Order: sequence, then C-alpha cells, then structure tokens
Amino acid sequence: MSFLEDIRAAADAVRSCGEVSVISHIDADGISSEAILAMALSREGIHVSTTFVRQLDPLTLDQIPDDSSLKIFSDLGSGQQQMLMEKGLDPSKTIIIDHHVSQPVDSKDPFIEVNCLNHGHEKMSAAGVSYLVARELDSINTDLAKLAIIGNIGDMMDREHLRLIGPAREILQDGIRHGTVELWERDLNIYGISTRPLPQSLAYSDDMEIPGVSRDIDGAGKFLERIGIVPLKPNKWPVWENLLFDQKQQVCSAVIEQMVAHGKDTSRLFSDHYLFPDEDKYHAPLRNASEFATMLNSCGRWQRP
Ligand SMILES: [Mn+2]
Repeated sequence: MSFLEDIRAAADAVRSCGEVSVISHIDADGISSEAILAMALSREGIHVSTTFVRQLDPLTLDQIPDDSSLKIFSDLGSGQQQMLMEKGLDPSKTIIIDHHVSQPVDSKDPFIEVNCLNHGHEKMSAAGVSYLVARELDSINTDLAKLAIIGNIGDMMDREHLRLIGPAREILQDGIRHGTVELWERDLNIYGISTRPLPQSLAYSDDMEIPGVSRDIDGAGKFLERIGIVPLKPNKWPVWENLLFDQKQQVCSAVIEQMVAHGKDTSRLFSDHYLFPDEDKYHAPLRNASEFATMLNSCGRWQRP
C-alpha cells in the first residue's frame, strides 16, 4: 500500500468507531501528535481517552484500557508489533501512527500501520503523520498544522537540512496558508529567538563557531555593541525576534565576517524558523516552534503534559 492508502485506511477505521484510546509517547512529538488526534477525533464526535507512556513495554501495555475502543498508538508501536500481537490486540481495531523503524510481523491480519519511514520519508515525525490522518478525516483540521510543525521540530526533523523537507514541508505550507504559521526562511541559525537575550542566543548556538562570541556571553555582548546593537536598558538585551530588519542584516554580516576571518565553516549559519504570530508576546516561549517544543519536552519530563 502507498503512504496515502495507509493514511486513508486509518481515517476509514476512525470514522466507523465511537470511542478511541490513544497511547502516546510523552515527549514534544508524542504530545503534539496526541493533541492533533484528540482535536480531530472530538470534531468527529468521537470520545477520546489518552494514556501517555515513556516507552511501550509489557508493564505500560497493562495501562491500556481493556475495552472495545479503537486503540491508536502514536509515536510508538511500529517496533513493538510482535508484543502488541501477543497482547492480543485486535488488528482491525488497532492503528499505529509512527515514524520509527517498523518490526515486521508474521501475520495474515496485520495492524493498520501509518508510518512515513516505511515509505522513505525520513524527515517527518509522528505528529506529522497524525496531521495527515486528521486532514484526511476532514480538511477543517488544517488548523492543526502548527502542532505538526512543533512535533517535527521537537524530533529535530529540520536539523540535518536546516529546514523541514518532504511531507513535513507540505504541512508547513498548510500552516502558512492557514495564517497560524510564519516562515522565516534562511534566517540566522540560533535558538531562543523569542525569549533569549541576544548575546546568549549567539553564544550558545551549537551549530556555529564564532570566535570571541561562542560560549562567551560577555564577548557576545561586546561583539554586538561594536556594531551598534545595545541593551534596551541596563542588562536588558533585545531578542532576535524583535530586531529590525536592518539590525538583523548587520548582525549576520558581522558574524559572517568574524567567522570567515578566522577560517570557520559558515555552511550552517542560516536555517528556517517557524513563528506563531497568533501566540501573544506575553507567552513568548510559545511564539516559535523550537521553543514551543522545548516547553513540551520539559512538561513531559515533569509528567505533566
Ligand atoms: Mn517522535
């Protein structure tokens, strides 16, 4: 079956059921994935209950309700299909939405599995797959593209190419069309663009080695002051999101100059950023995909999604 056929099979199975139990991974991708499914299913009038787990093993498997609800495993399950079979889960009432390596099972009656990796899409997460199933259910669910982007970024699907690619990029286009996502293409490759004081963002970028700036907040501050970027008031630096276009250009030029002068590799200097203009500025960590994902991962670690 093609990826689209798998997506349709999952959507069809969902349409014909009244109650769903979601079992999802407790990290940014798993939480986003669950949020997409829960929203889309509720809109269909389907009752959803969720169990978050750290990993799928015989112990956590016992937490899954033993009832007639449709079971949806999200961000896990593909690699544990043998165990799910042994547990006696009904293949016609079990959907696996995943992006991890799949375990082949010896069965004439397999689970409904929607896994982008099985179709060669390596740079997409479970939240992305959940979104595609949700969109197949009803095009109204394109408003959930933002959540899919957060899951993809949480699983670092953008890191190798410094941008989302493949089906994850198509989801991004949905988000942009919907107006809840803004793309800053090939912008400076730093973290914390909505919350971190700029010297910190520059000093703690893992991807580039800027002599005199990297791992040196004071050095980064002096570097910025030399090109006329100064604190808004004593000890209060602007964040990258709030710099004017010209100021950004100035910083980028100065960084390139500094790196080139010291023979550093500039190939990872620019990356895409995904902004959420609908999130208000008082909740700044939610204003871009990478900081939002960090927030969800921290919530997961505290077991409070
Ligand atoms: Mn994942």
